[in-house]
Amino acid sequence: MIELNHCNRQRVFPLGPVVPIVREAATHALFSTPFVQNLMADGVRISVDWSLIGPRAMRKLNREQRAVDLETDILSFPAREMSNGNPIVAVPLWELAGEEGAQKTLFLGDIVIAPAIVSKQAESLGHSFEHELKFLVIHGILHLLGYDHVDREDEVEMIALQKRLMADLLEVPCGFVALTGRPNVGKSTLLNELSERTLAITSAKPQTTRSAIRSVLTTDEYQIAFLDTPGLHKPKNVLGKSMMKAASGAISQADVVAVMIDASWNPFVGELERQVIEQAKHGNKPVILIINKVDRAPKEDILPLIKAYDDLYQLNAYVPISALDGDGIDRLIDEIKRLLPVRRRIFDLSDETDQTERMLTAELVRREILTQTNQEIPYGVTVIIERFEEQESLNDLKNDQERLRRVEIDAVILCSRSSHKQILLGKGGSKIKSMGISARESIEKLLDASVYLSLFVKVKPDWQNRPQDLKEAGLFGEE
Ligand SMILES: Nc1nc2c(ncn2[C@@H]2O[C@H](COP(=O)(O)OP(=O)(O)OP(=O)(O)O)[C@@H](O)[C@H]2O)c(=O)[nH]1
Ligand SMILES: [Mg+2]
Repeated sequence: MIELNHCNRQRVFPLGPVVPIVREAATHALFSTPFVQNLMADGVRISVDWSLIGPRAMRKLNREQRAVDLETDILSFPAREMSNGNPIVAVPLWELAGEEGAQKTLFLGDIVIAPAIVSKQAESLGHSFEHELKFLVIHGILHLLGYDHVDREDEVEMIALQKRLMADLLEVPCGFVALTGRPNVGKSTLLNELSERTLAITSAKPQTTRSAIRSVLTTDEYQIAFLDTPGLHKPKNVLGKSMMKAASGAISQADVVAVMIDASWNPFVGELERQVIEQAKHGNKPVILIINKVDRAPKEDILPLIKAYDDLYQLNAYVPISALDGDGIDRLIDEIKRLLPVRRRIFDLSDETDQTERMLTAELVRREILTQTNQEIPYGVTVIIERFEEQESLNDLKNDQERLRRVEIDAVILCSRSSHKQILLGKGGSKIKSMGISARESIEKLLDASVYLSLFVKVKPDWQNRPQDLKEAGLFGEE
């Protein structure tokens, strides 16, 4: 339990509205440190006193306690010697014990706030009193926990933590955006452009993406979780059905649905696009039409396309882009921001994707198969990583030690026919060798490691229709 005791020693600002703001910011900042979390898990109560005072009293306090004869917004008086969230000396158990039978309590210190100064500051910075107060309370609590900004390194750590804690408490446009559309329109190219890295493999062949892939963009202003999805098509096997289920699931999960079409198409709303738009409208979700590949279509062809959709559905936004060149992306983000709900961030700053290194590795191998084989081969193939073992060694460059990461990977390429196996192996094993070399190069870049990659081709007739095989390949939609 966190106990916050307050005392009001000024009359200008009513205490009532201040209490919940201080409580929320202080609790959040306190609870962010493992030290406090562990004590609370052990049943220890964490206690902080806070008070409100007027500007003149604050100046006096600042002069007396810190020899600074100036008004200030907040002052912290730590009760313990702490450094970056941890006590410098372990807290002795006897110190926590209260009266017989009372809950153990750890008092961390006092914070003193001058609301009149907080208000003046908020106005000059152009944000609300609540925003400024939350920010200062987080700052004050971090001081009680031993964070400081005296030396540069500590300052960087404190500011980063303070920023993250503040971001957790702010409401911004935030939510899921499903990227849907037929195969090959450029959904994954857009996802990669937005993420500034390859999270989804792309190729000139349709049905490249087989499951939903998440990429979260977090900035001070917004948080958008993009969901790339498999291209819309009429499924012919269980794999296809599972792909369409992933697309439909992403649309259900989305706050905004983006339907992507190709700028070179005829001005006509296709059946698959209608289905998606109707699913979205049925769920009251805003829809954006993204007209991609404008780099290779005449400008005058774009308006009739937009008109075809607008006549039928009056969508929420129409955004021509080139995912390949990055054109139109800023406008796309602006439209998404406008349409997303405003709420607290859903994902941590570090939570950028649901794709693991292992999954990305399998996809990079599959990309080589898509690039280096033709016709039906890529569609009859999946890649399963059977072994992914990491080793770290130290390379002693004349005492300038460098850490080397090495990853050993065994991947199985599952194909449905023995004739496909022959093509995948190539004459004298030449094809598999060439695919292995290219895949290893891209995996090394991805993992920033030296990679040993072994590829093994296995025939398993009709794996695309076997739920167990699909599950092993990570392709059976989450139930
Ligand atoms: N000229 C041009 N080509 C693009 C653009 N965006 C994507 N492409 C190309 O279109 C092809 C398909 O791109 P992908 O991103 O794999 O398409 P997708 O919609 O994810 O396809 P599926 O995963 O099969 O549903 C690739 O060859 C891309 O390079 C673009 O803006 N301009
Ligand atoms: Mg794709």
